[in-house]
Amino acid sequence: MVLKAVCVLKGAGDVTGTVFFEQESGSDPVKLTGEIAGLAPGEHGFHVHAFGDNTNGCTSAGPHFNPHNKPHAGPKDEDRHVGDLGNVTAGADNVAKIKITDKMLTLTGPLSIVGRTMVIHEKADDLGKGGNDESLKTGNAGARLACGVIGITQ
Ligand SMILES: [Cu+2]
Ligand SMILES: [Zn+2]
Repeated sequence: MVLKAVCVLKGAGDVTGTVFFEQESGSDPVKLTGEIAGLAPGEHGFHVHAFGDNTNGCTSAGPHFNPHNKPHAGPKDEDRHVGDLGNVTAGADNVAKIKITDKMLTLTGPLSIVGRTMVIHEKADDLGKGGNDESLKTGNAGARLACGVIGITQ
């Protein structure tokens, strides 16, 4: 049975987006598709954060989802936060088209991302290579422009 989820991102400003998740089974990679609009052209950090909490806006989503206690890194690195999806790139039309396949995410089991939060950031994620402490925590991706809780869909 194909597992599916969806996330609608909103924030204090003009950034909005919708991301669809699909996984053939619990051991398969997760495919993310969709788009985020209202972004400055260029790269923007894109992560799954730990909590599905929006009580104080995107801040309440907490840090990157990191159940294995690893340093922050890029999506292709073996040692990374589960939530580290790297960057998405907005074009001159201010839209970032999302097409990501990720082997570390799952939509089922105790480490499922369903019920957690996707965040799109102001700046590029340096993928842990920024040479300072913050790089190994957040990738220096800056403010949280928009976010949304990942939910079950049909
Ligand atoms: Cu983030
Ligand atoms: Zn991270």
